[in-house]
Amino acid sequence: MMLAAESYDGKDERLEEFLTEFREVHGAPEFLIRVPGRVNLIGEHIDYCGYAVHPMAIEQDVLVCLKRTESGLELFNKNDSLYPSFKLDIFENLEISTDKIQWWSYFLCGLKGVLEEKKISKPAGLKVYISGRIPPSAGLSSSSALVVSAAITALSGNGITMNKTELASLCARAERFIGTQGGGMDQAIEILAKAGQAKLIEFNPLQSYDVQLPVGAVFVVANSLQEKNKAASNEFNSRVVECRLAAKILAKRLIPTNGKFRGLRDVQTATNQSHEQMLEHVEAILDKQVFTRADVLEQLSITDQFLRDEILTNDTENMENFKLKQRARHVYSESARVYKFRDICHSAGDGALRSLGELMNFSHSSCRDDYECSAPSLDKLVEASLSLGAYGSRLTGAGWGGCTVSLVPSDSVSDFMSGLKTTYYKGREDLENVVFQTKPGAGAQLWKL
Ligand code: ADP
Ligand code: NG1
Repeated sequence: MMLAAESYDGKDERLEEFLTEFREVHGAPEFLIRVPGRVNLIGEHIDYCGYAVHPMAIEQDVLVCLKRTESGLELFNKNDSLYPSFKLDIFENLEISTDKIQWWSYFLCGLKGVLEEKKISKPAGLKVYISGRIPPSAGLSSSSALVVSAAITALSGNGITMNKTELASLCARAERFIGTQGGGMDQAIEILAKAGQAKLIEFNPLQSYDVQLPVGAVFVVANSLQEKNKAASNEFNSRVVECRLAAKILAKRLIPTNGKFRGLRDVQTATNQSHEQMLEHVEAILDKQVFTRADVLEQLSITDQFLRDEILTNDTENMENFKLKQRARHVYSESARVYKFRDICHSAGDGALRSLGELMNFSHSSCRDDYECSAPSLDKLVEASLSLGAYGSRLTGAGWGGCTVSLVPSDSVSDFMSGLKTTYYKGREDLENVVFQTKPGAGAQLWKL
């Protein structure tokens, strides 16, 4: 389906206010774009291994409006004390530094992705105004919303349309200009989401399936208030490379002609084994608590140079220890949980909510113990949520801080939220965008003004 521009009816007060702010300073805008954040219900850190995930779009979003100019690029942010304005006189051959990442680096990723893909050598000049209300660095994908909104800015500003699935894959590739080797979950759900539906999203090729959540499934997002900017440390990429190494060692042992297997899913597909069988192979083959760099070189019969050049990333090139068993165990078990979660939603039988909650709890323990992407604050929030009656609770997004998502009985949502306010958030005011109930929202929208 193409990302088509809708006609704008001017009835939404918030959108009108935003456009008025632009008009007062820069004159009439030509396009308006809205891109939501997302919450991942289950399936953490497995998209970059090729496995399906289960997110939904949320209400919090990024708004962008723009007009075309003679040349150059000007970015203005509503929150200009935190996100100062940015200007480029020459808006071609965009370079994105991975050393000094700024808020506008993400916007440039989306622009560069489209300009390169569509081979636009003389882009239209653009004046762009941006306002975001997705809590940043909280696992709700504010950065991807910025990348996606920038890609749609580049498309609309240059008079190009694109298929939504193609755009989602392009945005996933484009966000990697920032240096983190993420999967494609965030960009896909932020573009493809449909109001009222969660999605099962599969990769290679990218496909998404609507999933109706069972009646009474209420999800509450709670921010641990510990920010985690994943591009500012190498924790994210270190997990990516541990998964690559685990896949290569498993492939070497399980597939005689082991060719170019990059992901843990590739190995499962090539061996045609169940998730349970893959978990048995993990225990038998990846049989050390920690693999040293020397162990990895020996297992794969490769040189250190090859490891550095072909497998590690710039920010992980000096890693000495790799927890391959634990990471692969998380990935295979989490992937199995994603499909169970989807099946329970489809059958929506008695006890469905309790079973979904159990899967979420197992997911959290696996993230905490095997993937080590939780944080004390998140564990505390999960415990508080469970003791307040949630069916299940888990970290969502990359982790190491950020938000939890909890499945809460529909008749006790307000007690649950006030319980968190008096326990975890004791004494804090203004929790409106910190703890909130959420339902599946719509994906990216574009209006021609
Ligand atoms: P997330 O999980 O939210 O994607 P990241 O740490 O990957 O977290 O990205 C957060 C970064 O995205 C911020 O540091 C900032 O650079 C950028 N960002 C998020 N929201 C906005 C906004 N409203 N305006 C400008 N930049 C934003
Ligand atoms: P967030 O929560 O937006 O940092 C990141 C990756 C996802 C996925 C999750 C973990 C990016 C842009 N996003 O999401 O692809 O791997 O972590 O499940 O890298």
